[in-house]
Amino acid sequence: MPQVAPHGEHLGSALRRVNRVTPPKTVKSKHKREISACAMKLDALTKELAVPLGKYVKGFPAVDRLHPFEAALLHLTVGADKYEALLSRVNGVRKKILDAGKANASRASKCKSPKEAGLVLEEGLGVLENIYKKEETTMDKLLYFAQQLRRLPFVDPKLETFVLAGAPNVGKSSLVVSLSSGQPEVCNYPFTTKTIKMGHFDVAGERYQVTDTPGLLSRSDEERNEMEGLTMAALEHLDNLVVLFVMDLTGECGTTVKDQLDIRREIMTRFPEMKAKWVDIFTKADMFSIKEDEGGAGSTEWGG
Ligand SMILES: Nc1nc2c(ncn2[C@@H]2O[C@H](COP(=O)(O)OP(=O)(O)OP(=O)(O)O)[C@@H](O)[C@H]2O)c(=O)[nH]1
Ligand SMILES: [Mg+2]
Repeated sequence: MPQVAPHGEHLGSALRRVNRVTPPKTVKSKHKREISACAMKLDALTKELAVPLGKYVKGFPAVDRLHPFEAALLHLTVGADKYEALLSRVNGVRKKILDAGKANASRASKCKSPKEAGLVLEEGLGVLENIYKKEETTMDKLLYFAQQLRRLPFVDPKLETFVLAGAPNVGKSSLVVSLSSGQPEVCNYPFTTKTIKMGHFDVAGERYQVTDTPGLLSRSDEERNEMEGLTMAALEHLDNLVVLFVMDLTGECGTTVKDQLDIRREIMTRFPEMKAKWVDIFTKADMFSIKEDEGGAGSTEWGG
């Protein structure tokens, strides 16, 4: 993923470099040297502006080259259509700069006098600057998209992935913290986890991925928020999955046990192939205390 220079910084540094262009010493005639310096300056600004744009267009991954999970995340975070449209706009700006820059550099090199070439230089630099200046919003968006894409989890499709799923606030992140290298935030409110992040753990020399997910509520896809969409994308598109379905039976998490069971049933029905690799986990057992003197095993009360 290429580093995107902020719009103003890029233009500023490009213009400073143009000022440093010196006329070629090999050309003996002072007159011709000055004319050729004008053309060189136009070439320099063209390159300074267009080359990084070309690197962005090539360096940002094409949607059809992404893993389906990454494509789904891209769609949910920045919108795949918007992403493709933006890259195509950046490419359009690059071409516009190349065309205008080349045309003006060629005009400058054909001038009969340094004064005439100077005027073409001034005009040409102005044209290039204007094309780029108008694209401040485009470049700001590109910078934002780059930041978003960098935050997407790196998924190794060859590794088995343990996905922690369940209602919000049931203790998924707490488990990820104790089981793996992942360091998600743990808080006593729903939707603390807002993104998908990968952690790793090793058992007997084998490496595994583990991912925390945002909580799911018992509701239809239309009603679900973007964070729940990320969890569904992980379940739908990651290969080689083991589902660790986390439930809080204390009723403290904010989702009733019935709703948690409904979510569990929904995932199992939607992804029946996952039944074979499914582990139910019950958290917050420490809040459960068994009163042996009042009915023995099976008689329970919620502890504090
Ligand atoms: N008593 C007790 N509290 C726990 C246990 N596991 C988690 N908690 C608490 O439950 C709250 C929620 O924990 P998280 O790990 O953030 O839950 P989550 O499922 O990741 O929540 P979201 O990211 O919002 O979906 C926090 O206050 C944790 O400290 C447990 O085993 N016992
Ligand atoms: Mg969490």
